[in-house]
Amino acid sequence: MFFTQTKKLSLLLASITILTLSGCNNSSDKKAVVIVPPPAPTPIVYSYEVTLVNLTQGQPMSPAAVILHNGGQLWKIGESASTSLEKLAESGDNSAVLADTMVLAGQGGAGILLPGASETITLSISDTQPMMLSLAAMLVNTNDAFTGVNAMQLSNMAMGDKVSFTTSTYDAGTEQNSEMMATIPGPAAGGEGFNAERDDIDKVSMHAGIVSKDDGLMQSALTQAERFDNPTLMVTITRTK
Ligand SMILES: [Ca+2]
Ligand SMILES: [Ca+2]
Repeated sequence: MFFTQTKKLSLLLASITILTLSGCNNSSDKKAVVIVPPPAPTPIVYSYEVTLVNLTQGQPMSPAAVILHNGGQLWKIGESASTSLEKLAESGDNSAVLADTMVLAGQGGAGILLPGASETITLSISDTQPMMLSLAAMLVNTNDAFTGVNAMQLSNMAMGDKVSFTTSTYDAGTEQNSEMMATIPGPAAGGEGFNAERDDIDKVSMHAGIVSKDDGLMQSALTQAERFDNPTLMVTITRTK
């Protein structure tokens, strides 16, 4: 009987000892803290239909460059145009803009967009977040006028949303607005396109409009039909995915 009680007491003491040891907070018992990063966002497909309508009376537009990007801007008012934009605004060549390093997805227009004509361009991208949309097209019966959209945020557009607006016209500031036949590539003149020389103010600005020979600029290859005092392009963007 005594032996049994002693044995029970020994077992009880041993248990307390083990419990005490397991409750110790010495350094050898610390466990490494593992930080589990949050799961990476899963990319989804975003798709946008961009419909362009040329609102002008006599300004065909060059094939637009339409791009999706996360940073950067195609132009900044008051700052020098990039060479890519200079090429687009002087010659209508959209290839350099589409190849810009900030472009995550890009699509060019199918061809010249005539006055009154419309075109729908579709852009898709698989990404973890909606991004920005920019586009640019030259008014080809000018020296270096272009219209477009600059870094429009798409994050507020839910699936099926549609937004429509008109755009202003800008002067790339990279070619003097002489309106001379030799300097305008469009059908009204058939002159030179891109020239690396910058004989204008070398700053992007709102375009002051053309003068034309109808308003007394006798060297001008342009008439009142090529004026663009109003918005030049209607843009409708629809998120389809
Ligand atoms: Ca100019
Ligand atoms: Ca130039």
